[in-house]
Amino acid sequence: MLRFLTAGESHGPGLVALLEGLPAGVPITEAVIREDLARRQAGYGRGGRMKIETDYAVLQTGVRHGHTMAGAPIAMLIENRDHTTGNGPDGKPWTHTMNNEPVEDEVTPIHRLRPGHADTAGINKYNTEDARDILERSSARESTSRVAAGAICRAFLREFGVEVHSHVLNIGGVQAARPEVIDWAATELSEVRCSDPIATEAMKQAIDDAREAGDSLGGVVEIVATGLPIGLGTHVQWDLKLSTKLMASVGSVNAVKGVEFGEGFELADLRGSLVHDVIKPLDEWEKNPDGSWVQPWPRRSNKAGGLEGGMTNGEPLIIRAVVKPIATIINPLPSVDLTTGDLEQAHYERSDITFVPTCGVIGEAMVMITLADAFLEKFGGDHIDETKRNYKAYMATLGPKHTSVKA
Ligand code: EPS
Repeated sequence: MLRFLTAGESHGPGLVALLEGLPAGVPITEAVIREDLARRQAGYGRGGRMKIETDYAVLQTGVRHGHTMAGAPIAMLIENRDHTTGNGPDGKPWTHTMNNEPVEDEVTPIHRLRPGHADTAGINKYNTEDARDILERSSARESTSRVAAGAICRAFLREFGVEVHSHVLNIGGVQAARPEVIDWAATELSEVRCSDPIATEAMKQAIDDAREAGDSLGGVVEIVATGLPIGLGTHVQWDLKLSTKLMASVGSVNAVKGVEFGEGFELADLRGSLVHDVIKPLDEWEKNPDGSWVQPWPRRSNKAGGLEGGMTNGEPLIIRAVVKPIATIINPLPSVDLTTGDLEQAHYERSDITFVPTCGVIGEAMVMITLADAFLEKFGGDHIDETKRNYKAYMATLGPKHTSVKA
């Protein structure tokens, strides 16, 4: 079982990611993790904070000479540069505002609750009079740790030919065309991580307009995983289904309000005969040069998004997430003071206009962590070579049950 935890506050000294359960021998370097961390920081519509940070995960434990070590948990530390270089409320340094020792000079508490943020439930639940106690941890800054752990899982999944990408389909109502085949390299070059160049420009304009209006924007991201074997996950128990786990992990990303697989909510309007993905007969299956199947049981379509009965079916996994607009708005909504209950404007602190492009990268990380766990559940292994042997042996069993027609 893969276990994963994060720790850290947005303006504290740093963020922590802890990942345990990968087999030994997975190739990993800080430079590889940095690639995903840089992707997370990019995106048109991000605020001033991203100019301050250059997120870099220092591997503290669990990796030796470029490979995961036998059984050792992997701990990573990512510095918050803003903590030591920037100033918080009242112009005081963050080292003061976020000091873990008692401070003599009082820090002005945040009393004006932001609708849409964790502030209101949090101050009640945790009995605090300073919403900073809530917002520091609920900040999307935490997603940095997720992406660092996800990058390690990407390295593991690549050993099995699994690739995970994401792209933006909608920002603020600007809808991108979704081509059948997505040019992932071109998508990475789009400032909003969108594969449609016309929509990219319209999305940037929408972001500029929202900034001008002092507002924020949400949207839709899609995450696609290819190269997955048939049979990850299980149908036997509600909490063990891969669909359950993916919904939970993608749904846990800050600001996500909905998750769908494949054609998702659009399937509601169609008859079954138009929905289910017809299986190709054996004479249409393709073989690799070594005689193995490229993909056993291939389909004519992929409306299910690669999942049936809580298991992968061998088609690409397609997951979409709806991201609500950021709750911190330049022109704040009316709100209420947490001490008096009086009408006030919500608190505003430097923020992004949108972080939809970033959400795709975070979603990838959550999908990769979940898929790596599903791989280990299915194939086990204490060293990557053992996991690979088990994987290969399983793949050789797939195909029509009459052995004479197996690859
Ligand atoms: C965030 C507010 C902004 C964002 C932050 C999420 O931070 P700050 O308050 O320091 O300007 O930039 O996201 C990140 C720091 C990040 O690394 O993604 C919020 O309120 O959730």
